[in-house]
Amino acid sequence: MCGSCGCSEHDHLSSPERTALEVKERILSANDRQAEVNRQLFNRAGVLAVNLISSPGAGKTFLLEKTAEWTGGRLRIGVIEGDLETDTDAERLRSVGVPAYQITTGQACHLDAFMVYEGIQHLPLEDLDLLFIENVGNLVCPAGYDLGAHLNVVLLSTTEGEDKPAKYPVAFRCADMMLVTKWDLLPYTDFDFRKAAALALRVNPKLRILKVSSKTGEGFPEWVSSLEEKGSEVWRG
Ligand SMILES: Nc1nc2c(ncn2[C@@H]2O[C@H](COP(=O)(O)OP(=O)(O)OP(=O)(O)O)[C@@H](O)[C@H]2O)c(=O)[nH]1
Ligand SMILES: [Mg+2]
Repeated sequence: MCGSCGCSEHDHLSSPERTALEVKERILSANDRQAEVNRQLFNRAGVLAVNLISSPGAGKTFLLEKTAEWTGGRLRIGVIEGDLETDTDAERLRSVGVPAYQITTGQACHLDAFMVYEGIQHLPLEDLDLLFIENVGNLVCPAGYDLGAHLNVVLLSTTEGEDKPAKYPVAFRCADMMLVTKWDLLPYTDFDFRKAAALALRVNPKLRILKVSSKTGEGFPEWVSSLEEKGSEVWRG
């Protein structure tokens, strides 16, 4: 839990707590200004930026490895990775030929627009079509920070239960798309897709929902075409 994301907010604030809240509001508005700078950089470079949010282990990095495979030769992908510790995920991507920069956030449970700006400096933005930002595994705090991405994608895996959109609504409200990941594991779980979709759509009626398996490739044609569809708005300048 980090100090800046408001994890510890309460209804009845003491004076020091109120000061902390004011500081948080200032941080958020500075973040929004930086997010706008990032967005302009992405637009100028003609790069579609996609922010991935999920709970830990829902399959973000595997999705990126497979997306690189499915788009290989057609779309040039780069990745900014966010984790509290280790550069394991960036290393996984670099090992399959994807330029990746790891941000280790230490105590912070989300990426912010400043961290993404730092990541941009380490990637060949002008040579990319798609920039993925793999946020820190957390369904709560990352949703509060605009990073300047064109597309916010939330992942919900079949192994974590269909109730998550109701329990963590903000991540689903902020998203443009929900990927139901690990679809190949559905027969081994009690995951109720119809219920998950209904809960998610109640929170966000515009949410586009896709079922994907990075293991089998199911759903990847739809996932890749939705990236291309959104990308075409950015790529034509
Ligand atoms: N069967 C199956 N396993 C998957 C799938 N996607 C991910 N996994 C497995 O789930 C585990 C976590 O996957 P990651 O891609 O590392 O998850 P992540 O969201 O990047 O995790 P963090 O970065 O730690 O938050 C790994 O053991 C993956 O092999 C899938 O589609 N099917
Ligand atoms: Mg990961």
